[in-house]
Amino acid sequence: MSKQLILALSKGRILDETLPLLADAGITPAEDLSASRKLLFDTNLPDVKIVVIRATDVPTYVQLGAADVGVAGKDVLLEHGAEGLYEPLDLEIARCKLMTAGVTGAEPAQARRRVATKFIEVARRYYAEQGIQAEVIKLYGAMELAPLMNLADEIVDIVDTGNTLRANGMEPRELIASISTRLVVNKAAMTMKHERLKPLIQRLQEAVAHRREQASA
Ligand code: PRT
Ligand code: MG
Repeated sequence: MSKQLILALSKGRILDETLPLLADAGITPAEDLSASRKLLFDTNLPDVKIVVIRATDVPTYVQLGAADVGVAGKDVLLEHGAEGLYEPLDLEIARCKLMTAGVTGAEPAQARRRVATKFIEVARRYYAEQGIQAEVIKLYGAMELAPLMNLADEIVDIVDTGNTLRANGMEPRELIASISTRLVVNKAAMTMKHERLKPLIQRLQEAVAHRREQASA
């Protein structure tokens, strides 16, 4: 295992909030990540590289050791599973909720509930725990459309303000999990590169605490 550190960052909304935390921890990309079509970036530190990939691919990169450290939403981690990963730090950014939702005022289907979602593992587990028979239908986006089109009775999706649901005649129902962005570390790297990783995690932890204090001040 090389002594280089590879960080896998989720592109999209998490990235903008991740970079200031990394900067506080002493890591800055050598160029503007969003202005480039590149995927692999140098940083100010010669032994640290950054890859910017789809959020759903981050756990895979870290689990298989292609990246040592990753930044991903808890929703993505719950769906992917935590095998081979440590989750040492809650970065407390991109907060939202994973919820069930349905058409406003409609009674939840009692018999076999049709549930559209991109979080099929999370949904299967949740409905099984509730003792509700569910037929889980995999979608890749625009879950809000499914009940309107009578493809599903309910959806499992991320809710922040609830505006997206309301705009589509739907309402949140049950909370499945409160979500924020987490730091994940490859288990083997945590041992092999402990000397290098420990101070990084420590500095990120301090950066998160500092932000929390500022926000409550
Ligand atoms: O593009 P892709 O399909 O990969 O994902 P995306 O565009 O849904 O998400 P992306 O890459 O921008 O950010 C993904 C991560 O951000 C998620 O894994 C969450 O951990 C986190 N996050 C925080 C959110 C939201 N808030 C959020 N509001 N991810 C998505 N949303 C979407 C949600 O899917 C829904 O369409 O925003 C809508 C709901 O927002 P409200 O405010 O209308 O309720
Ligand atoms: Mg997106």
